[in-house]
Amino acid sequence: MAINFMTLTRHIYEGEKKHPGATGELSALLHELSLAAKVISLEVNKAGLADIIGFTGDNNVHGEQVKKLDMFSHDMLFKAMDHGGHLCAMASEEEEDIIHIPDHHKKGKYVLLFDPLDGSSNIDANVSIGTIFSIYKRITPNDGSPGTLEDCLQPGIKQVAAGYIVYGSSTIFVYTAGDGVFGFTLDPAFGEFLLSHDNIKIPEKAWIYSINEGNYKYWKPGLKKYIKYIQDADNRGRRPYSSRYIGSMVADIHRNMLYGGIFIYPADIRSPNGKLRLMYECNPMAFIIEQAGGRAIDGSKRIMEIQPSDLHQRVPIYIGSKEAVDKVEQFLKEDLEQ
Ligand code: P6P
Repeated sequence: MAINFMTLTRHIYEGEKKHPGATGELSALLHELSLAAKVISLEVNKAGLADIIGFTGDNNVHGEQVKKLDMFSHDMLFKAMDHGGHLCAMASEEEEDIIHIPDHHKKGKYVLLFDPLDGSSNIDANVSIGTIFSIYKRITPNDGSPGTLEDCLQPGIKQVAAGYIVYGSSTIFVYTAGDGVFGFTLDPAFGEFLLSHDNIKIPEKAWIYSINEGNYKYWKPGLKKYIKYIQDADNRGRRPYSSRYIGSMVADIHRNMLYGGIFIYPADIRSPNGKLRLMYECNPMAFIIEQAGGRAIDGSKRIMEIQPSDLHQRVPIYIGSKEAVDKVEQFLKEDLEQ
């Protein structure tokens, strides 16, 4: 049910008024992102159409087969964002290097990093998937010059805004600009995102854990002990956690943020840095979860304090309800001390 019929556009611009020095550029950026989200949502919800579902036959920079919707979403975001004059550079999971703003377009003071369609292996199964974005202010001079890799490789604590769009039973646009987390549900009848989740706070206690248990034998001992601990109700005087794993980070974390839970993609003996990407998956989700009162660590330190070294670097991630992240951190620490 829409709350006070507050649209995303109005919420963004009202948020801008809280920042006297705001120029409106960030507001315009977020609004342009919401337009791209509507177009991607339209295509994602046409699932089953032969002309858009399936593989392009190409591989992306990570050697992963690229689904047409991946590239459509990537192209849609680029086309929506390249001419607004607010960005000096972009970066995408689908491109090896940073993406320059075309010469004939004005360069602005922000950079945008995004995963255009996360969870794409689920597309053909009609499982929820999502777009994730992260926005920083450039650190090189804001003189109209092209942005650089340095502008894109900033620690997550420097993000000015972050968000995701989850394409599921409905399309929800969730964002933070540092003053809380807000969710907007797309009303397809008239194409507006309406405020449906006002100032989201993640329950401090978790009831759900999300991890790919198929990798159990590769996990470190501390993680194995933690998972056994949360599966044993006697340890905590209440029912064991429920296991919920969609295999789509955005959908898993969105559900856990609303219900209380922890999402884990750990380092293991096969993947020493885990699987998920720091710059356009873990950092934006960490910003959102921290703004909602939760925590996000790589096993020992805050995700958002990691100094990036590569646009596509992977990090382990333990993210969700504070109580749960505190507890897994303790098990991992004890493991290291043995
Ligand atoms: P696994 C989807 O491909 C993704 O990048 C995330 O959205 C998801 O959480 C993870 O990978 C699932 O990975 O190895 O469990 O299939």
